[in-house]
Amino acid sequence: MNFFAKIAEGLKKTRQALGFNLKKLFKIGIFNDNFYEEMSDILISADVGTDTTEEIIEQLKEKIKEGRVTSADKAADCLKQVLTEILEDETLNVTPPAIITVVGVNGVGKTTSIGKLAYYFSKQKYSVVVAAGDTFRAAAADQLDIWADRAEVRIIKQHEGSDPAAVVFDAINSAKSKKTDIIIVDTAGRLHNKKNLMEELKKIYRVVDREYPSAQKINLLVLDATTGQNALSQCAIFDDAIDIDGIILTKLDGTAKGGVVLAVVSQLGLPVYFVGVGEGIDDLIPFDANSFIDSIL
Ligand SMILES: Nc1nc2c(ncn2[C@@H]2O[C@H](COP(=O)(O)OP(=O)(O)OP(=O)(O)O)[C@@H](O)[C@H]2O)c(=O)[nH]1
Ligand SMILES: [Mg+2]
Repeated sequence: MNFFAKIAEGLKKTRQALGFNLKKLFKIGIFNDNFYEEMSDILISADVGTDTTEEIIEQLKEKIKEGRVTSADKAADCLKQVLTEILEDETLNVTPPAIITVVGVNGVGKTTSIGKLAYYFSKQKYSVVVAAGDTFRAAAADQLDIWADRAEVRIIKQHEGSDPAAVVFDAINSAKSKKTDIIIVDTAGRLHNKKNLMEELKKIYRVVDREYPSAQKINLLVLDATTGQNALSQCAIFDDAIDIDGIILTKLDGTAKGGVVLAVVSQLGLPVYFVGVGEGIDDLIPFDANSFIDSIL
C-alpha cells in the first residue's frame, strides 16, 4: 500500500464522520452564521477542541469574505487552506549519531511505536539499536524484544527492576563501539508515582548528556488519538522533566476523532512527526499535512 492509501485507510473513520459532515454542510452553499455554527459543532465533535475550532472558524470567515466566495467548492478550498496553515508539517531530521527517547503515559503505544520507528529507520539504511528502558515490568522488555526481532535491529536490555539509566548507559556504549546510527529508548509509562517516573527520566537524560554529548537528542511524546482532548493535557505531565521535541500520535485508525491532530499542533505548538494507523510494523507514517487534509476532506 502506498503512503497516501495507507493514511487514507487509517483515517477512514475520521473521514466518514468529519469529512462526510463537512461536505454535506458545504453543499448547502449558504455561508451565514448558521453555517459557521454547524461547522463549529462538527469540528468540536471530531475533537478539534474549542480554541482551535474558534481559530479555524475566524480564519475561514475572513477567507470566505475576502474572496467573496459563493460556491461550495471554493469554500471547501478555503477551509483546506486554513487547515494547511495550522498544520504546516515538519519532518524529523535525524543526523546520526542520534538518541531518540520515547515517553508517554501508560498504554499510549510507546513500545509499539518504537518497533515501527526502528523498522522505519532501518529501511532508510540507518543502523538502529533499541534500549529497553522500561524495566518496571518484565513483560516490557520481552515485548520490545519481539519488535526488535521483527524490525531486525539489536536490543539492549537488563533484568526487571534494574536502573533504566544503566540500560541507556549500556546502549550508548554498545552504539559507540558498533558505530550504530540511532538509539531508540523505551521508557516506563507508569511507576508507583509520577515523581518516580520524572526522576527516572531526568536520570536517563543526565546519562545521555554525560555519556554522549555529541549525539543529537530527540525526545518524542506519544499521545493516543483515541483519548481525544485528554491527550493534550498529558504533555504538561512531562513538561517539568524534559523538553519535548515532537509528537507521535497513535491509534488514529481507531478513532473518528482524528481532528485531534489539529488541536495537538495548534495548542501544544509541537510538530506531529509520526502518526500510528494500525498495529503492523509499517503502520507508522511520517505526518504530512496535505495528505492528512486530503484524506479527511
Ligand atoms: N490500532 C492501533 N493500535 C495501536 C497503535 N499503536 C499502538 N497500538 C496498540 O496499543 C496497545 C498499547 O501499546 P504499547 O506499545 O504496549 O503501549 P505502551 O505505551 O508501550 O504501554 P506501557 O508500556 O504499558 O506504558 C497495544 O495493543 C498496541 O498494539 C496504532 O497506531 N493503532
Ligand atoms: Mg511499553
